[in-house]
Amino acid sequence: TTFISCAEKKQKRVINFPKTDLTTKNLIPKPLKMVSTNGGFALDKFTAIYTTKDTADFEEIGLFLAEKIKAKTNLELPVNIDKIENIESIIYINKSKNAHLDGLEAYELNINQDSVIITSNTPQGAFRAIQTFRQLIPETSNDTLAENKIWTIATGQIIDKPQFEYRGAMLDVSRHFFSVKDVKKYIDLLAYYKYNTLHLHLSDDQGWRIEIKSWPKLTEIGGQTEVGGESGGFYTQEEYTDIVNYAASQYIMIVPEIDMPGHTNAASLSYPILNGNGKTLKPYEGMRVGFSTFDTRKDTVYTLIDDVVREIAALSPGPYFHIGGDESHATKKEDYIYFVNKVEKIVQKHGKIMIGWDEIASADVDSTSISQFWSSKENAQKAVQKNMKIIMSPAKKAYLDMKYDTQSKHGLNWAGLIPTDTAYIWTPESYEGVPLKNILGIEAPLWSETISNIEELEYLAFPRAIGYAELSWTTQENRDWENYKIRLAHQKPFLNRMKVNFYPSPLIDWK
Ligand code: TNX
Repeated sequence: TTFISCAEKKQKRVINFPKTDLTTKNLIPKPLKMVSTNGGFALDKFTAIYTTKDTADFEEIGLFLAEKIKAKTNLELPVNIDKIENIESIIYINKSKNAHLDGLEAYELNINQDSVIITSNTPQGAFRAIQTFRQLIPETSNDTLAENKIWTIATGQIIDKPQFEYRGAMLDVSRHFFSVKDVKKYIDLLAYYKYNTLHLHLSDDQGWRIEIKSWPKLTEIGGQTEVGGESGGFYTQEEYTDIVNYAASQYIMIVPEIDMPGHTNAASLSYPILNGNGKTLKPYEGMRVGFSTFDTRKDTVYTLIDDVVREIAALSPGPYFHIGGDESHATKKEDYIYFVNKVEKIVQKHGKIMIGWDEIASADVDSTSISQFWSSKENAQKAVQKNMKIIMSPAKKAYLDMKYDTQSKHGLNWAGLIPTDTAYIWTPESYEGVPLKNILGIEAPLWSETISNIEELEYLAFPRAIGYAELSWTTQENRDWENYKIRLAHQKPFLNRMKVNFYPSPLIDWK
């Protein structure tokens, strides 16, 4: 009998991998530390995923990974199964304090010959680790004709965490409206590059895009227009919640923005009592800025804002509410300051931290409020003096709506042309004299005056948004354009698989 059971025992697979080098893989953003052990892990139909089971979120992450592996390789890996007879190797997503790091999004990835161990103390960290792992799976299996296809993954260790806690993209859904489906696709792409924030610019002169139950005309009237005379649109509260939840499932928070006291033509058109510029209101479908304002001395304005912030805050689990505050050229300076001071208190009353474009630093804002730098060095200095945290979005470097070059099919050029290298080669850690300690992170805004569908969105966002992901995650000493350029070139198969209409920058030798 001993004989038989010995013979029955499955032969351990022996796979001879060519020498690998984990440190040369085309990961974006580049991790903090990588060590290569030169072996191979076989991802194949004998691989199973296991996760810590005491918290549901880790199992969810395991299922997410299985879904993405299926999409890329067609392998259907089981998650947390009991039967292990056919299993030769495992991917284990383990909730545990990792030995080398801490921080909300830190993780460790240990790739051995027959196991991949992902360690993080948080689901955020585990989710970011999964993105690294996805990027390590080769596009093709070793032998496409073999019955057992194997995707070889280089062995070694990755120890990683982000430089900045705020790594954002902004989408202007006001100048042109974008559907829930389009926003979800953008979220999928951002998540792959470890973004953790999507800021939605939900109102502007050309349209109000989120249902407010207590002030229904905001969308009934204000939601019907957009740049170029198209029909506009808006998110119902259910649709907005759908976006929030979808983003949350990829550990991305939504930052809602209602832009005021300027950029408010659509709101004032809906409720003319709000208007403060003394002019006759009409729908606006052009591209100018700076002509509209709320009447900052009217009580009704603050009643409306209180309702708007209350309703949106209740739907937004993230800590922030963005009040805009930019380019209020039709608002008197003292009125602007009075307005921002009052609105800050409303935002705080509803339990949120206020964010505003860099102009808000000219009001008496608290150090807990956040300034988003877009153009004014002087405003940035004011924010620093007030001890505020700053989100870096300098238009000259980080505006996704600037043209790449004079040939660009879409985009504006008021802040200059931003080719793919210019977008990457700058130092957010020391930009315009803002000290590193004040920097919360980076955000790449995509204004939508010149784009009206997902293909056009993708054209302006990619590949530049991939570079901002690296600028906000990877420390300065680990960044280098010549090296990044090669890793970027290898993103093409992913972008193609995701059907992303990226701009094939001639600076990149696309693979
Ligand atoms: C400036 S940046 C704006 C937006 C425009 C954008 C176009 C900022 C805070 N305001 O209203 O859409 O330029 O690039």
